[in-house]
Amino acid sequence: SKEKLPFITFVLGGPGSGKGTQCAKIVETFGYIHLSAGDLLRKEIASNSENGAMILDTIKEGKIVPSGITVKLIQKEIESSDNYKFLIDGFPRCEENRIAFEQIIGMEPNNVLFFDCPEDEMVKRVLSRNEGRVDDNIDTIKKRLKVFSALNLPVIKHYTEKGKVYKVNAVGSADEVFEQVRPIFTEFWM
Ligand code: UP5
Ligand code: MG
Repeated sequence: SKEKLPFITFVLGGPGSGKGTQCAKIVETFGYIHLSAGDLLRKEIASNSENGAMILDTIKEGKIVPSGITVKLIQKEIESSDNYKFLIDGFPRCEENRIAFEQIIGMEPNNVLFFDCPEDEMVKRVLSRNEGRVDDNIDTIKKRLKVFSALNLPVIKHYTEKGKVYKVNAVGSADEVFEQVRPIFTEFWM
């Protein structure tokens, strides 16, 4: 059984805002487990699971995979970990995701990190990534940006009203951005 309740930070921001890059730095500095919802879904596709084809189609369209699938993948990772500090990157993407998480996991996040980035900068970063992601093309990026504004910003608004959001300016080098992130995490552990 677990000795400590989970301490959960949701890491949000548009496509290419630097969530994954900053999570790697937080892991190095503060000893968290990094759970990227997108990476968990891409692993499902690669493992030929029963939902793989549907998940692939959804990601190609920049749409949101049904909450039950994503929450179960996250839950499995939390329950099988010895650590208790988690960064959940790129989730929840809509109010329905958020409500499903809070019901199934039975808790709200302790806090939320929001990487605020202009759209032109996000497009530039995603297009120059070159890792062969099926959604890193201009058509899908435009769809991802629309879904982000319409469905993810309301989640950020919800948690802002609860006083849980730490907003970070995502422009600048990865190291410069991390110098805004570091004091936030230092504060959590003081
Ligand atoms: N880079 C990073 N920081 C930089 C900086 N400060 N200056 C210059 N360059 C910087 O960074 C993107 C690129 O920019 C990289 O090349 C990096 O080196 C460079 P990254 O850290 O990867 O940004 P990130 O915000 O993680 O971008 P990502 O593309 O992963 O964000 P998305 O939110 O679009 O992708 P995700 O993998 O979370 O989701 C993909 C799809 O999966 C979704 O569109 C959706 O279809 C599906 N999905 C769900 O359905 N449900 C979920 O819960 C999660 C995903
Ligand atoms: Mg990412």
